[in-house]
Amino acid sequence: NRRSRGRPMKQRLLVVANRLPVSAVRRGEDSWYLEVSAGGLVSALLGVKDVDARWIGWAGVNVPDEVGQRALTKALAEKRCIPVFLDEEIAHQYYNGYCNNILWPLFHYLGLPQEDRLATTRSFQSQFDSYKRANKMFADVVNKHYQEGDVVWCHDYHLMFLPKCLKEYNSKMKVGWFLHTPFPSSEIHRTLPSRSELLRSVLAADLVGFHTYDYARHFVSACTRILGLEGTPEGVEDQGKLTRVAAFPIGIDSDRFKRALELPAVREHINELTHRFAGRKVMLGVDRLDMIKGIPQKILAFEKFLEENPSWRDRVVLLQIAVPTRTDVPEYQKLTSQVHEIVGRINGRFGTLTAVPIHHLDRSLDFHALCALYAVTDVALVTSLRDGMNLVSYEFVACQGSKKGVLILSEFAGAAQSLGAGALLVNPWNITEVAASIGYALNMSPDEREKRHRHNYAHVTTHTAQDWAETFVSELNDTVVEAQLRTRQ
Ligand code: ADQ
Repeated sequence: NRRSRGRPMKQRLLVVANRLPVSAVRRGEDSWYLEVSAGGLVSALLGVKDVDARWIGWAGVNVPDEVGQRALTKALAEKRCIPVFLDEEIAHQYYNGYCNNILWPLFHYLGLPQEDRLATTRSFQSQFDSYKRANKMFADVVNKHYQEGDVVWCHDYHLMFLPKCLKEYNSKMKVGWFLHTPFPSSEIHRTLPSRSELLRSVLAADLVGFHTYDYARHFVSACTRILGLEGTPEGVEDQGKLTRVAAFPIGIDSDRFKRALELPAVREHINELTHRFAGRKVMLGVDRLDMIKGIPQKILAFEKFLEENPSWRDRVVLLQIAVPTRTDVPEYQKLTSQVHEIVGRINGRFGTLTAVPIHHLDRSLDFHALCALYAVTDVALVTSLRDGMNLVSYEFVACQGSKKGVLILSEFAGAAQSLGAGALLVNPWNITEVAASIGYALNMSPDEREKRHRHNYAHVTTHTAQDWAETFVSELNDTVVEAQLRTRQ
């Protein structure tokens, strides 16, 4: 019964993701400080009509004692969040190990880690066991809070084992799974030792979603070639059971950016930045400091541009804002030093006593500062080596209402499929091509800029995060109804 006293009752949506959209800091034995992160997923789900969303996920902290767990659970309940508690060793093996050391690089075409490829099948296996155990712990919490009629939406590569665990608890549960990263070619996926088990677990879901049609196609190919199942235009079929597979390109909450640009504090910040960089064109990179984002390649391309175009050396500046992530992983530490070294060399080579060509910041910016930066940018440079979608490119476009800046975008980001007609698409590995695109973008006529921007702006403001979430949830409901009708026939 979806109606109560004449008012439509909202359908409950359980959103299950590795991390809750909240950071928790312990203040005392039974007291916690919580900070809600206003990320894209949160605002996307707040906008979904007739849905009452709750979050289930890991709070990102180790809480070994019961008093602490009870207090945190209570505090999180006020934010509509339900925690999953993972012990430190499992969390390490599952999150740092299997998720970030194995699945993340593999799904971005960086291959499996060398040591696992050589001999340590034991360590690979133990990481996979922890991954499954962690997924099972998520399933236990979902199952405990599940009520008939709820929709369960599992997110990302951290939780590929979850759909199977949930369906084992209750085959009637409506389960959707969405991948935020690319799904690689089946030839890449087949190198993974646990390739079949993971595919079968995901197939337990009713609906499986990806950012692009290509990722969906790769997934279906992996199921046909590795599992020998049948791919249909609808998805994948296994002994009469259809798992629907489709593309649901994510978007952003573009109104949130538009509103921010009207705020006096943001306007003031825009004026300061305009004054600070007067006489120079501003180029911008905003990324998590991750190998998939192609930051060294971007900076080397900028160096090549300066090398070949001396007249631009004191007329352009590159602002690269890179939030450090996974700082305890040696590869990421190496990447940070590599980026610092290249930036230092280029600034030494082309800088003057009063100006440097690259400003590199190793930190996160708050939302308003980010909006101001996007607004003053003439050329945004997104050079991901692979990227599920890349929301930075969308955010830049949303903040370019008056400036109509140019977006240089990697053809290996999912966003290339939606913003390709307005952006200058590049192969980030081809530094000569990226350098030439920088020159083209800086010299682009106002007419061409306007035309390209109009295309992208129309897309970003009409394909929002809210539409994405709403489409996925309604498609999941429809898929389940259709499956019920089919089994009755
Ligand atoms: P990410 O890899 O994190 O997301 P992206 O889509 O670009 O990549 O989103 C990054 C978010 O972090 C943006 O909202 C951006 O504003 C913010 N951000 C990045 N650097 C920042 C900085 N220095 N300061 C402040 N904010 C910063 C994963 C996938 C993507 C996919 C998304 C959503 O890897 O491909 O697009 O999920 O599905």
